[in-house]
Order: sequence, then C-alpha cells, then structure tokens
Amino acid sequence: MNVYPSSLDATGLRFAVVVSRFNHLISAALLEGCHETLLERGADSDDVDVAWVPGAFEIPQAARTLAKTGRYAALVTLGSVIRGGTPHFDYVCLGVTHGVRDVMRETDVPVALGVLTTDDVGQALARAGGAEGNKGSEAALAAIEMARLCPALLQRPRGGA
Ligand code: INI
Repeated sequence: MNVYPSSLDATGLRFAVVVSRFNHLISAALLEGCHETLLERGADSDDVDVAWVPGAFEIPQAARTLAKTGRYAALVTLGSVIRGGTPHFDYVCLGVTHGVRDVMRETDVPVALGVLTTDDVGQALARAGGAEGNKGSEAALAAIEMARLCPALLQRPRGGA
C-alpha cells in the first residue's frame, strides 16, 4: 500500500483568507482562530493576506480572483449565515457553498469552507471560539493539509513497507 504524505506544517506557505463582514463579531472570532492556527503551524503572519467582503454571498467572487493570482497555496473562507424568517438564508448558503466548490474546480487551489450556517446566533457563537471550538481554526487546518497534499498527489507516492 502506498499512502500520499500528509502534513499540517504551514512553514513557508502563503494563504489568503476571505472573510465576510456580516455578523462581524462572529467573523472576527473565526478570523482570530484561523490566524492563530496558521501561525501555530508555522506560517508567517506576513504570508497571510486577508480580504474582507460585505457578506457570505460575496465570498466566492473574491476567492476566485485571489485563487487565480497563483500567489496562494490555499485559501480559507470565513463568515456566518444565520437563519432568519425567509428563504434568503438558503440562497446565501447555496451561493457560498457552491461558489467555493466552483472556485476549487476552476482553479485547483484548495479553499477551506469556514462559513457557519446556523439556526441562531447562539449556535454561531458556540462555533466561533465557544463550547464547540473555533471553526476558523479547523478551516485553517484543512487549508494547510490540502495545501500540502495537492502538490504531492501530482507525484507517485513513495513505496510503503
Ligand atoms: N450574509 C451573511 O454573511 N450572513 C447572513 O446571515 C446574511 N443574511 O442573513 O442575510 C447575509 N446576507 C447578505 C448577503 O451575503 C449579501 O451580502 C447580500 O445579499 C448582498 O449581495
């Protein structure tokens, strides 16, 4: 069996973070968790570029533009969509999730999805540094892992034991 190498070492990697201003308190907490984790894993803060956008719906457009520059090993997207009384929630959720997926398909740059989709503010706060952890931090780990794995997939894995 041959296993492609996996690593959570962010040393020397450059990242872009796209974060939505809507529900700013939650976004700021997700960004803090994301940034902390990237640095803990060896990234240099000067190699982490942050783009704020108005809402989650705008995340894919900024992510696509950044991914196409070729400057980044991976992107992280952050924000929170909180269910209201109308179907708007569903359209914003679909727009951001499908949009991020399309950016990955079109550019081959890994894009981690750290956008919360919750029924209420309490659920969002719990996942932005509260009882359920910080999904910004988890998205940063996913971005690092994919940034390391994707180039490795282009090579044949070394033979195992
Ligand atoms: N944007 C969010 O990021 N979160 C939300 O909860 C939200 N709600 O509830 O409406 C939201 N709407 C704005 C949307 O993302 C766009 O910015 C807006 O439609 C303009 O294009």
